[in-house]
Amino acid sequence: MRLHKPSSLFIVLGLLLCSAFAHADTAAKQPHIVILATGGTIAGSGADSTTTVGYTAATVGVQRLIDAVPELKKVAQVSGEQVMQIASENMNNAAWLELAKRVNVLLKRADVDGIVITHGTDTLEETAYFLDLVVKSSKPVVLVGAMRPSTAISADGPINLYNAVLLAATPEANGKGVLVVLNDQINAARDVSKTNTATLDTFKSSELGLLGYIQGNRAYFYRSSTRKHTRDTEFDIANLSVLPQVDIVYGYANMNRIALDAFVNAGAKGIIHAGTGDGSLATPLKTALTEARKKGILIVRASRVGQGIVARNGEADDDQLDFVVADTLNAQKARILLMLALTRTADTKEIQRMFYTY
Ligand code: DAS
Repeated sequence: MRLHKPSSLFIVLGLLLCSAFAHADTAAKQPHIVILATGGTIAGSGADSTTTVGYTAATVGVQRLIDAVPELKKVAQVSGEQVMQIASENMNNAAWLELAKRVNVLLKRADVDGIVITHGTDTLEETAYFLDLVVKSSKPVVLVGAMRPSTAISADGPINLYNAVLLAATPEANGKGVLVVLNDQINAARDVSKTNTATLDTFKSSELGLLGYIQGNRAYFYRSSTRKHTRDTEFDIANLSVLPQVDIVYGYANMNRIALDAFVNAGAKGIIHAGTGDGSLATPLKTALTEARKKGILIVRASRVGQGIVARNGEADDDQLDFVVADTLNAQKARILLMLALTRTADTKEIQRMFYTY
């Protein structure tokens, strides 16, 4: 029986099939990371390549963000969802609840190994901390943004997105809480803040420090948070459609009670006082906050300073006034924790425990 020399067509088909199986096998082995897009500069576009401020945020869709970084395929099998398309100064409680519920549904799926959330930088630290307190999983959740629009020279979005997906696909990122990646640095949701209006290295955890770096296609961790988060949280938003109104009053020289009274009259259930120094209370504010507390409004003493502990019974007699102190949380993050605390209790001793726990 003469064996026919296989035609070149069969050889090519055979090679293609082998390559397809190899690719399928690789894809099957790679973690599946879902990218949830919310808008921001990372999805922004500017008039020309030198426009790094004064551009339009939230214009580029999630698939275009993914297609702009073909290298993502080297580290993960990626799928995308456009959850919203907003500049993050417009982020709000309803959007947080929608996003958090979607995250928890996706992370329950066995075929989802992690989530990356593309987000504007203005409120990125707040969304990250909110998720840190309500995500019910140990799988990685990584928030990422950019300080330059996708159209700018040396745009930072593509490398930040690549680093975020790489981190979400890294087993060591499991159980670390919600993470924030920009500028090759890994920060914890609880401690990170935007510290510069425009520079690429704006996200810092200052005195409490970053968790690690992304370098040479690898994530390196050197620390982890000592506070509870994600899988250990006591907060549950699954059945919540609204969050209690909590507002922030900023302290400064020549302070008055006008803003506080307006928030109280508008029905606030909690007030964060971002005081001078160690959460100091100017006399008019101490009077007004005491009156508000007597109406059942929860009062948290925070600081405008940005670093350090607001100590209980330091600048005010918190025991006597029945106030809570924010520990090292800045005012915008204290607001988030107080909102969630008020979904469970109005007891100040219990709420103070939560501020020392998360
Ligand atoms: N407006 C800013 C925001 O969406 C742009 C950005 O820095 O992402 O947060």
